[in-house]
Amino acid sequence: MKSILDNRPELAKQVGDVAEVAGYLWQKGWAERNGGNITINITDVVDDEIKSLKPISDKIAIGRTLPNLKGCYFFCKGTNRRMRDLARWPMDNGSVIRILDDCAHYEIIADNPVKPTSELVSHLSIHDYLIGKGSSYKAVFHSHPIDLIAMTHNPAFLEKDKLTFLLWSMIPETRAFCPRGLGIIPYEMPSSFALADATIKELEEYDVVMWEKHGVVATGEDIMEAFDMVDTLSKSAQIYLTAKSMGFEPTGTTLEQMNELRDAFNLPK
Ligand code: 2HA
Ligand code: ZN
Repeated sequence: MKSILDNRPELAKQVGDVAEVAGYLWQKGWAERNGGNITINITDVVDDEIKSLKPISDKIAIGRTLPNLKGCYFFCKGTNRRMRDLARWPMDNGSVIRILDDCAHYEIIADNPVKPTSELVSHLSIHDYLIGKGSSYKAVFHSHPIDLIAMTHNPAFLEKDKLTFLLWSMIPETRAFCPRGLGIIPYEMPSSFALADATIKELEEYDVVMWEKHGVVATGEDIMEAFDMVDTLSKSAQIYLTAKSMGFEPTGTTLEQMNELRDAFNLPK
């Protein structure tokens, strides 16, 4: 069957990376049923032939106007589709969409009329925000990591930067590779505008944010980088809970040791 990926190695690589990460999310137990979603901004690798492709859907309302998305193209996981299926058959469980010139509607252009994720308004609002601030980040994903979600059920961990410092202190890698830490958003209805807006606010300070009692959202240059940050944070959460289940409170590295690392690696904060 013909695919938009045919003879387009750059686009095929990006969709292949999404499929690879979708497989990791499933294997890690972070993507039950249709849980989680991924969108990537592929505008940079879209050629004139793609730009002239006829839509294969009606025009669909985004729900809000996002002026920075004019002329943008995204690959999106489909709503109600399984992450484990996206891993094996990305073009049957996701689609390429084009944002229309009114910046309030989109249409699906390839390969199949798979309607994008239920969290599309959050994802597109994040992409709009990233473009607006001149960021080179192209990937956004949302997932349900068990350990990190469990931690948000403890009110003590919802305090600003409490989890960031705790997770940083579990292993130096987390301080080094998730240098902006973890933002926390109080519970909001999934798929809501309120959730989208709260997420954007936190992204001013963080690359990764937790939706209380729901999941994580991460942004990055590409999908691998975004995944690696959440994987690293989850590793820290695992170390914390392993120590706790052995019956003791882990001591963690000191603030001085974390700051030493920050200076040695030239990290922000
Ligand atoms: O896509 O995870 O938050 C399913 C979800 C919604
Ligand atoms: Zn979710």
